[in-house]
Amino acid sequence: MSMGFDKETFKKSVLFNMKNVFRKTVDEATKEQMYQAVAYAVKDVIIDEWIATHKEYEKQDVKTLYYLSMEFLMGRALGNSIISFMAQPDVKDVLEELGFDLNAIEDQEPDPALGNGGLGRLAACFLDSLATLGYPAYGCGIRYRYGMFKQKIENGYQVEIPDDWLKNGYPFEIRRAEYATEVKFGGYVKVVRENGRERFVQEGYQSVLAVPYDMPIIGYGNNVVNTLRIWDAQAINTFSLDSFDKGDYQKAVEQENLAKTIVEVLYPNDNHYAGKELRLKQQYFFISASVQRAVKKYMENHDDIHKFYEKNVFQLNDTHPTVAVPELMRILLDDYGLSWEEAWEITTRTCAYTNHTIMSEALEKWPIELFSRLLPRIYQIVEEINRRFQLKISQMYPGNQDKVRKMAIVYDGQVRMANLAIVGGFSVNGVARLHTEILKNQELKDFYEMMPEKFNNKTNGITQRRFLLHGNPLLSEWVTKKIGNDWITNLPHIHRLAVYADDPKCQQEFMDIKYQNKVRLARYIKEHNGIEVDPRSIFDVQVKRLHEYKRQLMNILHVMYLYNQLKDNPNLDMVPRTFIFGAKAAAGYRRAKLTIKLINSVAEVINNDRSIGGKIKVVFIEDYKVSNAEIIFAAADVSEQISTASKEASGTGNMKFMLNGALTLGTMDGANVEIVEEVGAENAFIFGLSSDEVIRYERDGGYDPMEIFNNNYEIRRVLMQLINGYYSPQDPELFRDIYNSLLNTMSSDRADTYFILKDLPSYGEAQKRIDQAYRDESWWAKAAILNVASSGKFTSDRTILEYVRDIWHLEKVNVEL
Ligand code: F58
Repeated sequence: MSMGFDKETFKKSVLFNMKNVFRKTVDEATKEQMYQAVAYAVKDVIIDEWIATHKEYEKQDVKTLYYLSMEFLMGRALGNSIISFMAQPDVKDVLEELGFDLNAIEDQEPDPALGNGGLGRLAACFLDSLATLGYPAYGCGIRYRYGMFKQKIENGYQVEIPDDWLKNGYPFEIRRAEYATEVKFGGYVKVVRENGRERFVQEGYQSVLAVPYDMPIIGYGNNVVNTLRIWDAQAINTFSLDSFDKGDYQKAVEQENLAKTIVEVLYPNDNHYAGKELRLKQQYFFISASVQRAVKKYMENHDDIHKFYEKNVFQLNDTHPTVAVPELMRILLDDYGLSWEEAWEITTRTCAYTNHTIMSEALEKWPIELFSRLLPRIYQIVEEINRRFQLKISQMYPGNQDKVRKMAIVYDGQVRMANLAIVGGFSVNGVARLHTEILKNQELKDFYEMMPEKFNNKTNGITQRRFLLHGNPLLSEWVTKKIGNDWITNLPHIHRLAVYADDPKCQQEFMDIKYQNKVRLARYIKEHNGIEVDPRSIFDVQVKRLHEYKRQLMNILHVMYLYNQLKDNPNLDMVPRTFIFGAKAAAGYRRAKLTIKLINSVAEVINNDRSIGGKIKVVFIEDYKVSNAEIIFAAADVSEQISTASKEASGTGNMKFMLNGALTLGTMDGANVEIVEEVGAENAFIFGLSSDEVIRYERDGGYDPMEIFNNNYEIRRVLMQLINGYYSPQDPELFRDIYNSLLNTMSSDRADTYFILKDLPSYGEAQKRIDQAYRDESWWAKAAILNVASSGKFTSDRTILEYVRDIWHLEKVNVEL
């Protein structure tokens, strides 16, 4: 047992909190109240470590990482916290003594869903690893009033329900009013002369008060508790009759509204940029507050601002936090009176940028008009950064206007945030080897040629503490029994499992565990979706955000094809398969939402067709989120990672499946490439175009899907079923847009932008190989165990160590109690 945990004290603390918070004894308490009381008791356990950690940081005057991110997709805290101070069996006992079941109590916690998908979840895994490795770090983000919407499926359609995660209060957070910070918007910049120097002051602005809430990030078994700091907005002076009298009434109301709207909601777009003014306000809001606070904190115990970068590093999680560059410049220039050169030196040695996508529709570009109106001083600084950078381009490439056109930060009436992030920092990294290569050789080629020293790769990772230790207790105990428990903080050690891969008894044990996890998922599906599935069938799973490039459509088209085969021949020899989907579509993404409807319509027909003897089932799991993800990964046999090659920067779900012993069915895209390298191509099912092929087709204007339609009867039959009412008898036109997207012509986009029809035959072949392979249970068990054993590289601990070594240069801290 580590940390200040003691079973009896803990029990008393639960009883005490129950009484103090709810005025109740345990026997009268609801499960929700019990969850709250337990959560407060957990906070009691870690609070001394939390304080001690920050004391130690101060004492050692450590360099601190600020991980700046619009999103932190944390998932539930309770179970994970208990695991981190290694007290799970004791807490379970205590709750049983009090008449409650720990799992049921954990289920009471809302998933804090302050993120969309991969990018937000990566930030959460990184915080877990940073604390576990003992590195001084803050996550800085926004305390959205409403997180990622909850998804309901009604009549096969996605319906979005607001995620009111704070409605019962959130026991783990602490409001830190003493660090409240003013953030200014709009107005104009006035130049004042002060002893021979120009000073710039913003006037006529509106402002909001940023108020931080801190959440503990508990390291595994090491007494370290770091902080996730998320900012809430408050009106600076709630309006009063006073201001009414002064005629400031209008402004007071506006400021009140600004505060209310700014943190109201997380934008639910994944890999798509929607240039909304409020979004830019959100960005500047949390960045200005975080950067101001970081500078203030530094100056509390240092006297030379010039050395700021020696003790602070800002990692920009994609371009959304890029206003940190001009904001730090502003503070250094305007508040500390530094020269441009001094300020630029400090800023560019502090900031580093991570790119998460090459999808052009995700690139952030703000119209100058909007940007300069909202952030007048920041815009001036951006213009000056741009002016100097363009000068540098012309010096390096005299007369080369093309270079200016491609690399300028302000161009064609827009501020290009990626260019600003690259120029304003010392590091640019991609998130998987292939992705970084594509950045260097295609998307960011000109920047790479100009400043190759900035570019580096950091292949993503995931935390095994949540996605194996917490999410899959059966497998996790089995692994520990075989090889000891140091995989928990040293995942590469899991390779010691490889020697058991050939052992028939171990294979049997492994398959039994997989089966029990499938039973657990089947129970969840029955309870939440009312569908009966057979845990003896192959669980073939695709869970991730819904996006055309991720090709959920290819998956369901293949299901339609299989169903046709079965209808032709009900005795078709195939291993029963359950196709499981889970995905949220961005609320405004029509084609993605229609794909959800298609999946559900296909499910409706197939699941109710008794003639196929239950050989195929299709399930769409409602409201895919971190908490049910843990259950889903544990139960998967097949992991669908089928993005169009070159489009998925990394993927991280692919790693979670592998860790839980699912076999990858995938393209050579993102981190799949490295997964296959680790486990061996013979233990995965790879298909489809390579990224080079895709890029070549794109350069040459695409390919002709009509040729496939003309020559492949089975594909033609499936496509016709999209427009002949086979799956939508009431409305045969329903899926025409999907049909058109693949073949036509009538729309302005290239037909089949994501090469679905092109890859469908080889995808079908790979699926056939899976059907054959699964019949050899011993082969399958061996391959699955080897997947677990080969997952060591994909821990976020490794990723963080690489960031520390190459970019952040932090020192490990020991916290003794
Ligand atoms: C994801 N990006 C990548 N963006 O798609 C995925 O390949 C990668 O593994 C992951 O990042 C982590 O590196 C992603 O999730 C977003 O959700 C943005 C949210 C804000 C708007 C733009 C997209």
